[in-house]
Amino acid sequence: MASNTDRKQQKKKANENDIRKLFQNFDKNNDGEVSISELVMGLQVLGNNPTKPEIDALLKDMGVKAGQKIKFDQFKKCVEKYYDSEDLGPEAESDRLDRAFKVFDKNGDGSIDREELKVVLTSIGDKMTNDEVESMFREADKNNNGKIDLKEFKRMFLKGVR
Ligand SMILES: [Ca+2]
Ligand SMILES: [Ca+2]
Ligand SMILES: [Ca+2]
Repeated sequence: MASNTDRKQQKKKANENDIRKLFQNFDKNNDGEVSISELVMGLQVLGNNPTKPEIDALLKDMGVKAGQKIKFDQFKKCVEKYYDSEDLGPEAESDRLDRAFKVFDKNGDGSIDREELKVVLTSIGDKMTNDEVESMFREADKNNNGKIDLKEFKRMFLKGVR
């Protein structure tokens, strides 16, 4: 019985710790659940740019009904399906954040301003309100200069890691 399990483990399944960190990174408001807009943003940070039908399919896959949020168990099952442990390591994550930064930085000037953050966060899923975008922006803009630079961006998304 044990040998069967061992063989499966060698496929380097994402481990529970990494998944939990990822979940915490997705869960921006720390309420213990991932909302649709948190999911969309998290996926964008992972380097994906999901369309509405893709999001709907993903939610269905996770067994999340309309209007519900994603619980850790549902999230975990889904992550295990699509990612292995290498995809979730810190190095891969840093790479992904570099790429995601470019998605947010529409005009390519090396920083994300309010408008750019708003465009991404209000473009898909259950759209974030201006207030939500604003509070996220303020939280991320540590030195308060009206822009989120790459360092601030990474700090925002790696909060659960370090
Ligand atoms: Ca949440
Ligand atoms: Ca910019
Ligand atoms: Ca700043």
